[in-house]
Amino acid sequence: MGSLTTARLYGILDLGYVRETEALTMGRKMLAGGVQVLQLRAKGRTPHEIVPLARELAGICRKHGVPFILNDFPELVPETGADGAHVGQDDISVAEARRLAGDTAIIGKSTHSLAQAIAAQSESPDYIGFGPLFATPTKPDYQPIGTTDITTVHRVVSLPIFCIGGIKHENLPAVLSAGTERVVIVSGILQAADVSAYCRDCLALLSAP
Ligand code: TZP
Ligand code: MG
Repeated sequence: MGSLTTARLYGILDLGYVRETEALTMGRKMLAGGVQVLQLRAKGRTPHEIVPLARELAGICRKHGVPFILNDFPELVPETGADGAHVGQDDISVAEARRLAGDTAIIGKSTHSLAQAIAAQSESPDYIGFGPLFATPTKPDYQPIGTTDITTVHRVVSLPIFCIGGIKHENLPAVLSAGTERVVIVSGILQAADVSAYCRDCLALLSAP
């Protein structure tokens, strides 16, 4: 399996943007484009609805050597074959998520400020999300935090940090200049005319020396 510590492009398959019937096709396009972590985000769906899709995505991701993460639902990690789960600030703790998901599961945690990122470090997640940097319809109720704390968060938090929120191919150079090493992109990828090419183009920017 690819490693989180080298991953730079994390794609989220958010069923707010993709019809369930198109989800596998979309997942395949994202993987063909080279996403290095794939998350299924299925807000408002029941475990019953999520499990069959998650199992299929887990299988496809495994073939590509890409970690597959469930948003929420750490308890579904063992039965779906996912590699881990992602929890938010209002969800259960990282320790509890790991207990449910299994010892070897990858557990990620959302943070929405420098203070939350520092606090998250003491929970020892495998990575954190940091954002939203910019206003985004994918997470509409959150105050954007901008790019000013990116350098500091990388200095004081020694975990893989994935910046998230309103990041697109067109603003990626600016986000990288602000000190970002890794990003999560949702709508930019899912609404691209050519999803795989979009991922490849983002990766090219992320991998540039
Ligand atoms: N957490 C913080 S911002 C965000 C999440 C899940 C959504 C990011 O989506 P997009 O479409 O890339 O702005
Ligand atoms: Mg959550």
